[in-house]
Order: sequence, then C-alpha cells, then structure tokens
Amino acid sequence: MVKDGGKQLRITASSSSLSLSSLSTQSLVLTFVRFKLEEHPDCAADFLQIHDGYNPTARRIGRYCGASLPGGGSVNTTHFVATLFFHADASVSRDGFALTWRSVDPSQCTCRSGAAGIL
Ligand SMILES: [Ca+2]
Repeated sequence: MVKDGGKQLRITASSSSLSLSSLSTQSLVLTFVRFKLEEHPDCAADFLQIHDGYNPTARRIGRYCGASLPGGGSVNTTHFVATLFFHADASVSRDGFALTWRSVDPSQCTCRSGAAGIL
C-alpha cells in the first residue's frame, strides 16, 4: 500500500492492483493526466478499474479503457482508500495511464490537501 506519493510505477504484469490511502477521515481525488488503453466495447481487453475501498472486491467506481480520461479526468472516492485494478491481455498494448492523487477533507470542500502523489 502506498501512503505517500512521488512514486512512479510501471505495471507490466497482466493483472495487478494497487491501493492508495489517506487519513481515515479523508477521501481521495484521482486526477488523470494521461490515459490510453486498448479500445474494447466492453473494456474486456485491457482496462483499469477503480474501487472505493481496500481491494478489488470493494464497490467499483468504474471500469475504463480506450482513450477517454476516466471520469472526464477526475474521479472522487468516498472511502479513504482507493484501489486501482489494472488488467491487460496478451495482445495490443497502448501507452497506459498517469494520474496524480490527493486526499481531501470531505467536510471542507475547498479540499484541503493531505497525502498526495503521482502514478
Ligand atoms: Ca491488450
């Protein structure tokens, strides 16, 4: 689990997941700066899933593929942990994705930043 940011990861495994955590009183804002995965009508080839909690069994916020930025560029969690689950099949690979993340205090929606990072 990554608690603070500044780390860069290159994920090449066929499936992997990574959790981002903030303080238990906060939630997370993920901001995508780049996103390009293999296109598929149902995102069944390569995809990124974002889950609102500790692992990929937590509520799924969305499954994303293709070249559109997830959530139009920004995805908010309600939980203080977000889990990214990435899957790639054996054929066709694209550039991947890059995002920054920060933690915010839900009670202050001017969004004071806490733990943050770049992936
Ligand atoms: Ca692929």
